[in-house]
Amino acid sequence: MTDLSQLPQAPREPASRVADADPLETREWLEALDDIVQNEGRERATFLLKRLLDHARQRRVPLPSVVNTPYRNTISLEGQPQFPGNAELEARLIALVRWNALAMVARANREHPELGGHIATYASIADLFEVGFNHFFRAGEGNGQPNDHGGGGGDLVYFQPHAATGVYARAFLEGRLTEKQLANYRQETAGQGLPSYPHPWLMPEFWQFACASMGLGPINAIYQARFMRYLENRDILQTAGRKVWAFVGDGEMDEPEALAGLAFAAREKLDNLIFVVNCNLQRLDGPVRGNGSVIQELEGLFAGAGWNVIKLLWGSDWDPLFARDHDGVLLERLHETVDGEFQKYAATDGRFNREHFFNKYPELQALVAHLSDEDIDRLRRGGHDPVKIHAAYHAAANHKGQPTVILAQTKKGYGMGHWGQGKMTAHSAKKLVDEALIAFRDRFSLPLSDADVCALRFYKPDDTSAEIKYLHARRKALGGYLPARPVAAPRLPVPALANFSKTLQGSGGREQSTTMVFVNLLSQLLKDPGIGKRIVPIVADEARTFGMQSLFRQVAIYSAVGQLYEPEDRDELLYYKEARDGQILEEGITEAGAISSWLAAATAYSAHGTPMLPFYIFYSIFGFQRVGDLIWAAADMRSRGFLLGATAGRTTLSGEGLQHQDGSSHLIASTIPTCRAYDPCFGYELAVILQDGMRRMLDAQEDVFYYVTVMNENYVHPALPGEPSPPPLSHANAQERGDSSRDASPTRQHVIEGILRGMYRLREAGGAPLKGVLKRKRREGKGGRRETGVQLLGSGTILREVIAAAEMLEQDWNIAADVWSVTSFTELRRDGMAAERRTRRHPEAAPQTSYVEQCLAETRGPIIAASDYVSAVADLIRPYVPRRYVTLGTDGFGRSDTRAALRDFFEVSAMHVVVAALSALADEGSVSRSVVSDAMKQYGITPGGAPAWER
Ligand SMILES: Cc1ncc(C[n+]2csc(CCOP(=O)(O)OP(=O)(O)O)c2C)c(N)n1
Repeated sequence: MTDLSQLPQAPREPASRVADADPLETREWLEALDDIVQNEGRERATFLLKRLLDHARQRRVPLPSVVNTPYRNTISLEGQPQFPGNAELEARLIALVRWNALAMVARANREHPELGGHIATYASIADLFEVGFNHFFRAGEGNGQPNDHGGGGGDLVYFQPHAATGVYARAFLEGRLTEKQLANYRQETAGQGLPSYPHPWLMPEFWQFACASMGLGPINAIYQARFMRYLENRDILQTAGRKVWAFVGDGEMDEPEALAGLAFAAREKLDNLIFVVNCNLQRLDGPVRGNGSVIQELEGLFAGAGWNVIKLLWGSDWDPLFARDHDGVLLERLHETVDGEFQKYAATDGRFNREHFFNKYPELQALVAHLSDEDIDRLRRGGHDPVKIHAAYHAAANHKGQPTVILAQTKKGYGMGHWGQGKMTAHSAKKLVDEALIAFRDRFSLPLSDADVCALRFYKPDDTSAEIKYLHARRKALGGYLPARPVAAPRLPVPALANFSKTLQGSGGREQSTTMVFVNLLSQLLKDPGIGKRIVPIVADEARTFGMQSLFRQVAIYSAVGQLYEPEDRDELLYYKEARDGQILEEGITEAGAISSWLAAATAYSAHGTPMLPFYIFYSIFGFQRVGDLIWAAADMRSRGFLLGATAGRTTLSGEGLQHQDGSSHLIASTIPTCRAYDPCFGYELAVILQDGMRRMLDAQEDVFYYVTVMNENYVHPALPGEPSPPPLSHANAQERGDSSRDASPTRQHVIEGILRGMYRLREAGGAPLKGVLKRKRREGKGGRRETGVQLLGSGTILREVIAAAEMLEQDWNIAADVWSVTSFTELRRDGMAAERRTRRHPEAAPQTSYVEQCLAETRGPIIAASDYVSAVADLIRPYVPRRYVTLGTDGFGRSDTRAALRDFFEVSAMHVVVAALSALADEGSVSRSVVSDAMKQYGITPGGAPAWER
């Protein structure tokens, strides 16, 4: 057995036993302070201490850290409010929830050991959840139930994901989940099952937030709380009185995202936010801080960031011990005990605890002399005592001006006896032997027979029982049941496509980037009477990069305190304006924070019953690659909104080099089922995509979100084919009203459909060149066979290389080339997969053809595709391309150079498209191989050299 006295000292507060050179003098100082507190009050004492500290600093006296407090409860016994609940009934209810949660996991794993699950996490957090359910978590309109609490809407609770079992078990007692659902825990595919973790995609009417990926819950909760303030300050929704509760693991607090928003939350004075850190001192493999103290460390971090910290460490039965701890020996012993030891004490019995913890000092031994070993065994940690939990929650809920964190000390696997409690392997325990189950039954006085226990029967008392009546009464008093997620939100009127006619008519010979087109569209949308107010522009310190500074003045940057300074550029027309009702969320350099804001806005339709339309624009490389997991979580949570990957593509952000050049975001985007990803080249394509996206998300209420890449390359944008030229002045009013009678042209409709489905023919072979689209000198034709043809596919800015390639093929080599604008390889693939599956599953019916095949079947020649992304993006549609298919992409590391040089380097420039087309034609014998060599010579392309992905 470990000799605990040999273990290293914990880095807690210096022990009170540090040698005191002059105890009499010390006592005088302390008594003087007591006098002040008693006669002049605490505020005066604080003032004096502050002056004393300032003075000491001036005299260069080394000061102790002030962010840590002693290892005991922050709330004193005197400061503790009366517990308002029926302690006995609540204890019975908690025991039932504990049992059903445990039985769910154990039952699933008895039948199918591969299913997995967790018992120990919920066992540690059960009391923390239950006190919330019985006394604090308010439900309301935002959670699908009417609310009579005045604040409007309910609280938002981020449950610790691995404790989801307890939330299911409670919902079972509430009659909101059936026994069959519990029995199908982690067995979802046949229906009526329950997902492993909180998941709005899989349980859309139940779970509000997906947070199984550690660290995302805490950061999301912070930005959610701030978003509620934003809604309030912009006069969109009353959120006063509502709280955001985030239940977080102590191990989880090591995730960078969990810590990322702490200072921000304090700066924003989010007193609507409460973190409860379940400090069971263990994570999956072992202790969180075996050789130290996670609670003291977290206290320092949170307090340093500006939070109100409440330590909830010891249960009520410790109060008399602390009261008699006059010489501080108990506190000293707690301070010198490291978390690894506390874990050991959790895993052992009262006798062991007495021997190794209390008997270390004679004074301490005497302090517990009146307690039996069983009494010592029953000494509870703060997070297991509803009275103390209630006191902490009460203080947190009423605290003003700061967010609060409650550091609740618990035991992992609480109540699982020596089969689980405090065990190193507790996290993964999912089966218990009968003896352990019976011990659990006895420990929590469950009204179950041995046979019921061994059969892992779920238990729900009769609806007329005192417990169930109490449970419903408590929830009724708090406004309804939680968690609950409303599935429908009010529809918003989306402007018709005709409203964007200015964009649809092209740039009129002016060179523009798609980013500029986007900013113009956004600026227009912000003025829209129907949805303008609902738009949430979000940036992470790149607004100027994207030419959005005009919006600073137009709609202002949100700031809870307005603008406390005169901005340096106040004399300028477009000055840096901050306002309490500002619309732009300027998040600074935190992509994780910005996407969390986006997520809060993108789910406001369900969390608040208030649809919002966020547009988060960012360097595309810092999207899916940097915060991909948060985007995945946003999809889980049925987000609706736009992500704009700007300066997108590997070659458009030429000079910035490797770590800014994105060649993969579209590939990652294609893996997210609800993400509609588009890579448009022309302004009209962008307008069509945005308008249809708004229609689908705000009007049709589809749970999809959009990823649209926009570039910083300037070029001329043609008009939407079939779009009439600008109407005479007298028609302008009709246009502004969104009159869609002008949408009738069949070509126009055909192109719009193609843009949305993923591709359309932009130019037929031999067709007129797209004037001004690419400035390239015409060459003399070499004379070839015009009946030979190819199909060229291009997306994003590389479409312009493809257009140029088509012209070169025709003029230089006499090869006919059709040009297809591919706006979305992802959408094309989805359509292809669906067609293939339909055919497979309906063997008797006529085979379905994919849209790609429909487009290309009647054409001739090999098919060449090029994009500014890795070739795997264009390869997404390979199974549906009916003939020889060659894909060109920007595989490899990026680097700094001019766009033209980069496109040659990655072999996606017009010349490389021409050579690829000729080579494919040579393969099928349509041209001779010497033509390919001639072309290479003509364009200066050498055969040697390593490919870009090896350089
Ligand atoms: C990002 C991420 N990494 C790893 C995991 C796997 N995981 C699930 S629970 C867990 C341990 C959690 O420990 P802690 O946060 O202390 O919670 P406890 O279960 O101890 O209450 C780990 C590593 C995960 N879910 N998410």
